[in-house]
Amino acid sequence: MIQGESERSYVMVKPDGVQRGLVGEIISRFERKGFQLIGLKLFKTPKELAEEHYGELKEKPFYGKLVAYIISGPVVCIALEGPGIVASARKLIGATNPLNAEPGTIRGDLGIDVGRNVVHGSDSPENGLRELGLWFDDDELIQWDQHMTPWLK
Ligand code: 3AN
Repeated sequence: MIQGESERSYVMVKPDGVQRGLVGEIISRFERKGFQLIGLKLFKTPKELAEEHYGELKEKPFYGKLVAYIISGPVVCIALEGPGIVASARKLIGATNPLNAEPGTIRGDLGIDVGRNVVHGSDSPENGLRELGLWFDDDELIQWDQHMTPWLK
């Protein structure tokens, strides 16, 4: 029996992660943990979408560079569902600066640069829903029950 209320999170392999061939590795960590995939696509980000996604950081000195980086190459958009997924995904991802991220986390194992930190994960359940709405159309999110669907008959 899985405990807790289900949440949704928007996780994204950023352009550096795609360029470095880390897509499978990153998706695999969430799959192995047990979270359910409900959406997945390779995507070239329009500038307006990157600006909206990072709207809260508009006043930061690195905002322009951040937007330029996110649109510099394809990203992989990942929609995940599961109980407590938002906080748990943040733990799997690790601290914003990969140099401070614990070994065993994605950023701790795979990055060294705060401006190229491989992966994004929503920071609250509210932002999870907001970001999924920005990056996915409704019909791109698949409702299915991983635990009830027999995969071998
Ligand atoms: P997180 O992605 O861990 O939630 P935020 O929301 O503070 O961290 O930052 C969003 C993104 O902005 C980060 N993933 C990173 O790409 C970029 N960023 C954050 N701090 C810096 C910084 N000092 N210099 C360059 N880029 C940064």
